[in-house]
Amino acid sequence: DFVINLLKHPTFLNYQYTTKFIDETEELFDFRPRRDRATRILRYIADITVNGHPETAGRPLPPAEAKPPKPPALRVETPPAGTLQLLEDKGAKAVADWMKAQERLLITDTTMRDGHQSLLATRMRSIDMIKAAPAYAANLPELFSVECWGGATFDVAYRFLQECPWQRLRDIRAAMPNIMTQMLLRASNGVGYTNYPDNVVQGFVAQAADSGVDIFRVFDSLNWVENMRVAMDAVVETGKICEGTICYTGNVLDPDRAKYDVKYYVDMAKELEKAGAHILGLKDMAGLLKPAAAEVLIPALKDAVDLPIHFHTHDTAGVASGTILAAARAGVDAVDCAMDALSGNTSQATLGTVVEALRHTDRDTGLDIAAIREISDYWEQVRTHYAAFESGLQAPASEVYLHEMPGGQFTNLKAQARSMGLEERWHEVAQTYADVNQMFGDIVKVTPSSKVVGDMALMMVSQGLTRDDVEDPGKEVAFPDSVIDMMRGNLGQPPGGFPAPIVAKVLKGDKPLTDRPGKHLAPVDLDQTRLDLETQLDTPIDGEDLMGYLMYPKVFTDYTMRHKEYGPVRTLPTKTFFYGMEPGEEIEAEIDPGKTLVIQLQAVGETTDDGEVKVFFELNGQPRTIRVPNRK
Ligand code: BTN
Ligand code: 3PY
Ligand code: ZN
Repeated sequence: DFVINLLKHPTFLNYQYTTKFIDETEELFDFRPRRDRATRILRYIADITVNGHPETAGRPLPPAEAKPPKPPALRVETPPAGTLQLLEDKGAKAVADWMKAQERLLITDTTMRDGHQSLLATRMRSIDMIKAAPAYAANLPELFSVECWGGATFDVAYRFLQECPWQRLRDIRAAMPNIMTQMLLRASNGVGYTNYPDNVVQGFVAQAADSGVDIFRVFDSLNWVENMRVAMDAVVETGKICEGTICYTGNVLDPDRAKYDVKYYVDMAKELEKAGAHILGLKDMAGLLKPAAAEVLIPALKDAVDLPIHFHTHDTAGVASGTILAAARAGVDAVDCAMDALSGNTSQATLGTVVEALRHTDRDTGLDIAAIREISDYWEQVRTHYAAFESGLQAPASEVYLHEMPGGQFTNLKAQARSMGLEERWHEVAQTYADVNQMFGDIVKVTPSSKVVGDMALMMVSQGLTRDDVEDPGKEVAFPDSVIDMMRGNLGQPPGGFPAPIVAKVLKGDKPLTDRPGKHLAPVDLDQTRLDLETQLDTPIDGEDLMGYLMYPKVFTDYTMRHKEYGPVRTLPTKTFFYGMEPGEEIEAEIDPGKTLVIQLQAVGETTDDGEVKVFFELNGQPRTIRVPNRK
């Protein structure tokens, strides 16, 4: 190893060494990194080739002819200035003023976050996004923003994709230097499912701003503004854009759902404006806002606050673009769409369709439809590689008005129901989800409160319990932990609190919290935690890693251990990552800018008596043999 390090060292190759070179060049003695990264990647490919990837086992395969996706040609060499330059030159308030002064309807592209979160179980890999980013920058510089971070993507990147979500963010930012990036932040729940100490929320926001987030869409899963302030203040402090967000539920036109009437939303909008929001987000996570309701709600919000309004919805019922057009007529400033190939159903409305529908109207978006089609074609190719994660949902459905499940939860819950053998009883699950909502006092259902309602509904259906059974004080019920946690007040308070009888039954008489959960959580000693983690994992931990660990301790440490074993597998093509390679196949992996491995799989040997398989590769033209256990 020493000889290889020496012979390949640039200083040595350039004949610039002196006799002291060996003594002065410590890295020559560092045998692991360079040699090992390639070996580790080969070990990963060998393992997946022999044993398959646990996540795709038994799932539909991509079409045999699926090729590596090719991003569109760039129309200009240097990306023109975009919204990011406005933010950097003039600041967050100037962006908000500019939005209001616009006649165009501004568009956020959600493909890289909510689009695949809602259609492909959040499984899209960074490499497929990073390759698209230059085309966004060059060909669609008039986009308002690109939502590409936060929500479930953070956890899934570490947990299932074996990659660092922070690096994704930095890479997208670098490849798209003119359009604002946007993230979804669950306020005090960060990008997790539970309240974090205030200093963790603050540290996370500061790090995200530093690593490349420009717009923070901040929401609370019970619409409790009190529990949003720590996150909102932290965003404002960074100089980035704070989109204080209302989650929409119910139906403002329905007199029987008076809890969530226009006044409720107007009051919340005013609170968010006072709390320092630059933009008012209206987040219709389930796709419940109907066109006629938008015509009432949007003008009411515009009247109530002086903020631009950014509307987000889902196409679960098939009416999202209709609602967006109604909202546009009613004066909304910006809306979310997904690129055509990753739109529709539980995802966002179809971007190209909205652009075309508004062409030659006073809300013309000004976006280039040919550029949109080209980028969508790219996403169409990308999508074929994720066949294993398609939900199989065939059509939009008005049933969403019954259950009110968020688009990001719908297919997940369905898969969970399937794994519990409840697939045939899906409509019962949907009805029970609605019953649980009523039993909990008709609450906002969005991560994490939506998960609590889902856990309860699945438990009831699998155990054959009705709402009456659960509410019967005489009947013993084993509640899911998430339900107990929420009734304790650990996710905060819904308007009017949770119904007292259900709280009493779940907590068996214990007193719940009624103030902010973060008030009861001691600050984390960040420096000490970092030092301890460095010792535990025997690896340097930077600010990004620390925040990953604080959000998801076990997920992060597991990721780090696997990273040591398999190296930078995020650089592999998606097909290789999920399915390994075929004999004779050749791929490339750029493990560092400009450092590309050319990998050819020659052959897979027989399984030996000790249960190992030899896998024969050529790496940059040199033969390499890797042994992996046959675990099949
Ligand atoms: C996961 O789904 O657990 C993360 C992906 C990495 C798992 C690696 S892939 C090669 C090896 N085989 C397995 O079954 N697990 C590891
Ligand atoms: C998330 O929090 O991940 C969501 O998408 C909520 O809608
Ligand atoms: Zn959404």
